[in-house]
Amino acid sequence: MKKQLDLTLYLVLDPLLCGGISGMVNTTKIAVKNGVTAIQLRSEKEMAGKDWYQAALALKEALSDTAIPLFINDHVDIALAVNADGVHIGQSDLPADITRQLIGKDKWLGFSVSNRQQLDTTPWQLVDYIGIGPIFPTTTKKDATAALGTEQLTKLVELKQRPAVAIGGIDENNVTNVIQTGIDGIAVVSAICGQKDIQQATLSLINKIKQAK
Ligand code: TZP
Ligand code: MG
Repeated sequence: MKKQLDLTLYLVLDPLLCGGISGMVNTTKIAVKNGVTAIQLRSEKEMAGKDWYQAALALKEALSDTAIPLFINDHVDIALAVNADGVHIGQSDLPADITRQLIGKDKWLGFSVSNRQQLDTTPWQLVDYIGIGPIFPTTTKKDATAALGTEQLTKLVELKQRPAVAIGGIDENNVTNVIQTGIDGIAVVSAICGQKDIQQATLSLINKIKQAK
């Protein structure tokens, strides 16, 4: 059964920031109990296929008796290998039509957009949601383009044809402004991954999202 797509609070796990596989599994379990609605495995650093596979398998297992979908960043083969719920691709990855052919209709497909031109050329009929960012400066993604800010984000939100999640430098101090643009949800790495108190970090974000909606 296809898990529901809810972008309200989307946690992107990076093994380096999240303490490897055990740190990611631990973070996932706490975050999911406290309101995270989607999980993605992403690695900023090159990672061997076998490490991708082991990490993805561990997260799939951690989410097995929950309603929370697991997305794999870039790697269609890993998503298929562990039967993840979806794949997230960017502008330089495997094209969306090929990705869709490989994953079929039963997996979600997310697509990254960083500016107006990319939004205008988004293959809407192929993708289930878009990620828009970076909204603010971030050190998590080394090749991130210039921060959009919330004014630009508001314009892109008006033009989108699928649900969208905002990403990049979002934390408990700016989440309210981001949600007020009308976006469906936010995606974070460092605002949860590597935080001393994962439960408190998650609750703080989810409460602010609920208040702002
Ligand atoms: N795409 C755009 S910004 C970003 C990604 C994957 C990194 C977001 O990380 P953080 O720590 O939430 O700023
Ligand atoms: Mg990518």
